[in-house]
Amino acid sequence: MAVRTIEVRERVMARNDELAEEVRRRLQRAGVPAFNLVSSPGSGKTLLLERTLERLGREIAMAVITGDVQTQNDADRLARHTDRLVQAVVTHGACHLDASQISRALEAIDLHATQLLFVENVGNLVCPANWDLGETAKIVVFSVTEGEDKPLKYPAMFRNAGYAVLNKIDLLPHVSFDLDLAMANALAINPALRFFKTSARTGAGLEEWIEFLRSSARPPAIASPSLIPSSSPVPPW
Ligand SMILES: Nc1nc2c(ncn2[C@@H]2O[C@H](COP(=O)(O)OP(=O)(O)OP(=O)(O)O)[C@@H](O)[C@H]2O)c(=O)[nH]1
Ligand SMILES: [Mg+2]
Repeated sequence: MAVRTIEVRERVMARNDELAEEVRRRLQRAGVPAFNLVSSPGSGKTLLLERTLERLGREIAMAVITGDVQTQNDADRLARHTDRLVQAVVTHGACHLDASQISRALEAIDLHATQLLFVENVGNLVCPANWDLGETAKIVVFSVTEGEDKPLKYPAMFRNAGYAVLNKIDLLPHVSFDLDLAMANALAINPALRFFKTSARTGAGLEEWIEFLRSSARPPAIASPSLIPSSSPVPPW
């Protein structure tokens, strides 16, 4: 019985990986980078995305898919900051998003009119670590109230992430949290991690985050020559 359970799980993971590859190819064809935000519950993923939409929403066409075990609260919060559709996925108990949910959510997103895609995963530092969604990179959000040892206790999440956002730095004067030790612990698991230090609450440190997103986003589509009015100035090339 136990052996059979493992086989089923492996098959489910293998199917997920196939679907994730399809999602990845679809995003690559459209040239749209996708960032999968993962963290323990309450680290600040949604508030960081709210700030991001506020600051970059007029400049860069961003789409968001949010995953929650129950409620579409996060999607509602984010929808207040953008005219674009925010795709809510309610997992009804599952502790992570999977690639089939992303694939379905993408049906409602016009990728040709999108320069950057965010996925806010279910708040959980364990389950989402090994589920490939076809993203360009996982970004682990890690707040200063969680303890410096979290990268050591939950290594898969930090190993599989390309970036780490150390959030809630406004609380540093009030909590005992050694930022250097937390970063050293994360680097011991994944020496290639790139860090951002932010307060989604006060806005501190957001410039570097925003600049990173600006440089990652697909450039805006260039209008086809037939759409350029004949009165337009002749380009210099
Ligand atoms: N002081 C402070 N509070 C923050 C910061 N970022 C988020 N919060 C607060 O932390 C709480 C959780 O923030 P959310 O953005 O909902 O966190 P989340 O990671 O999206 O949570 P889940 O989706 O439930 O996993 C809220 O009360 C936020 O206002 C921050 O940088 N500083
Ligand atoms: Mg959230």
